[in-house]
Amino acid sequence: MTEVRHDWTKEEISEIYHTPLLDLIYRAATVHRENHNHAEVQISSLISVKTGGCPEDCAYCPQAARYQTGVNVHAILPKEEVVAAAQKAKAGGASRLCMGAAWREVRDNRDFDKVIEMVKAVNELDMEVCCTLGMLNEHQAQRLADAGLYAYNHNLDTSEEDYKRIITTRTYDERLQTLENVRKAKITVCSGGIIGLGETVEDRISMLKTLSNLPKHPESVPVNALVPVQGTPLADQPRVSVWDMVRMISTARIIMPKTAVRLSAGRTEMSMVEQALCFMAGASSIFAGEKLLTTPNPDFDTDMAMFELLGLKPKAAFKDGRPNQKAAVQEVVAEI
Ligand code: SAM
Ligand code: DTB
Ligand code: SF4
Repeated sequence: MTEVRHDWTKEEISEIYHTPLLDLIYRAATVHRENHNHAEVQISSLISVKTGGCPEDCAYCPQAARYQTGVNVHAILPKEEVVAAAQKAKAGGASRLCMGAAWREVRDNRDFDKVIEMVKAVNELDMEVCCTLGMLNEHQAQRLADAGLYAYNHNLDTSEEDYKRIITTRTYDERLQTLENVRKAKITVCSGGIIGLGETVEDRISMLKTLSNLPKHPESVPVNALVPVQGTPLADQPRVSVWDMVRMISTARIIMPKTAVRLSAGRTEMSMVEQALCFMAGASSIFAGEKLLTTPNPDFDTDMAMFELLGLKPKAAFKDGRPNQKAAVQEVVAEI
């Protein structure tokens, strides 16, 4: 079995990233097959439970109040609407529902109480529940864990060095602190980034180093291609090359062998052949359903047709155990 390392250096990661492409894919595919059932892909569906009007200045984001993006701003959704979306996602093959809110951070108010109720309700459908709500303190993470939250998504987005170019309204350290708070509450961690922001290859490598040097690797690492949105400062960024996606996915797969590497935003711009290369390179999860948070995404039927063609199948919910159980199992394994 592959060794799980937390001491990757930038030099080592860079060497992997720059491996001749076919050798890189071959190595990543080998690591993938040693550590995962390569025929299974975990499917998450996204729902934006509170859209737009966000006080942050993330340069890529259509939901920041300061950019005129024409996004359909709305207050927190009723629980019934979220449950209906979860049922639809489950019927479409999704094992996980991820609820996003355009918040800088969670506040201890009525809206958070509503999210807690949503988490409980979706959990009762026997689906894994994920939230992405911005920064979180230990107590808030514990409340979400107690409600049955499976995963928390909080992306690093880019490297520590590049971060200030993309976001000025919060720090990299705050991002890392939230990830620590999520870990303490025994919720699984989903954290990755975006390529195509105008970052350098060194920035990508630096971000991968930060992720792979965390005390425990994130259970899920989303690799997003920027979806350029009119009105945001990054609206005119050129489209990310599929080769860069493949290099990012392969490198993440090799240095974090047990992690689910998520082929995330940007799939509407990718052909089936391009996506197949990403699965070959070790991508083991996707977001499905016609919308990401505010931008389009392939619908369930299109993805099922792709799965059929490629011989892939959706992964069942809770196949890796429930988070708290999982922690208990891992402790026993560590003792042996
Ligand atoms: N407000 C919360 C936060 O920022 O943590 C949660 C929602 S936020 C929209 C979740 C993630 O979506 C961001 O961290 C970013 O990685 C990704 N994202 C947002 N806009 C994007 C875009 N235009 N293209 C690709 N990824 C994007
Ligand atoms: C992640 O890494 N990508 C998803 C999810 N986590 C929350 C979000 C992508 C958002 C793309 C832009 C939009 O639809 O608003
Ligand atoms: Fe707000 Fe999150 Fe968008 Fe940043 S990424 S502007 S925090 S919704």
